[in-house]
Amino acid sequence: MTEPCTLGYHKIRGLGAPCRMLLCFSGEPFYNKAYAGDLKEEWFAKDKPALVARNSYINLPYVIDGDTVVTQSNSVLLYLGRKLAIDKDADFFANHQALDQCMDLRNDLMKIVYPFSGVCKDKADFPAALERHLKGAAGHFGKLEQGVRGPFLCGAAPQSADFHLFEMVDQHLAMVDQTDGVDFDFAAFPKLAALHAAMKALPELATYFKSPMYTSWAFNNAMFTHFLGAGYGDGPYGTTSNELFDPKA
Ligand SMILES: N[C@@H](CCC(=O)N[C@@H](CS)C(=O)NCC(=O)O)C(=O)O
Repeated sequence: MTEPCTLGYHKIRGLGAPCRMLLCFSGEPFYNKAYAGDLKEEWFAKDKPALVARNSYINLPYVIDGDTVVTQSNSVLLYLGRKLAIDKDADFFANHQALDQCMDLRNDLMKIVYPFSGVCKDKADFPAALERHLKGAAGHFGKLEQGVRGPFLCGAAPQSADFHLFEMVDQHLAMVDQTDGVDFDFAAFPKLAALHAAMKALPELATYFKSPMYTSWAFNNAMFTHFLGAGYGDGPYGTTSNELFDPKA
């Protein structure tokens, strides 16, 4: 990319985290536009109306790359994967199916981390809801486990779906670890565990794993969620920021 692109999303991990990780992996500096407590003014009143003229689907996350605006998280990952030569044409469908499977898993997860679906209305119900969710999640993880060629989904190097998969595994590991009385046997998924470890060991991602994007941003929208992630602490949410992030710095 000649000019740094802009990745826009909430100042949380959510659907933005895999996109930010992929950009970091590429080594390309990018503007990390992160909407926060002033979402109403900065996103809904300002940026969204401006971007809808360039892409009628506009949503969070989005990527702006010169004249191109892409939204829908899996499309953002596919766009960046192709543009930054991370994805391989020969693996397009294997990678795409894994992306879709991760989204199915994530959609199930959203039913328990937010109250909106009625599946888990109260924070106090979260441990029991997580326990129930993990039974279904094991089905998703089982399919993904079989899809991993190793160490990454499509072999020796990560492609766009690996970032989505990493985030899902990482979030589930953290939720189980940080929720009293809930246990889950990740040993049943050795390839997913190896993929998770391989991703954490990538030198290209060292700055990402040290950054607040990973260490302290909430996993889900802090205003509504039953699960924030322990790193969030007292909540460094603040106002919208737009920092140029250099993964090599
Ligand atoms: N299917 C979309 C879902 C996008 C979505 O629901 N975005 C939420 C945050 S996770 C949002 O706040 N969108 C802003 C808006 O509705 O304008 C995707 O995968 O990107």
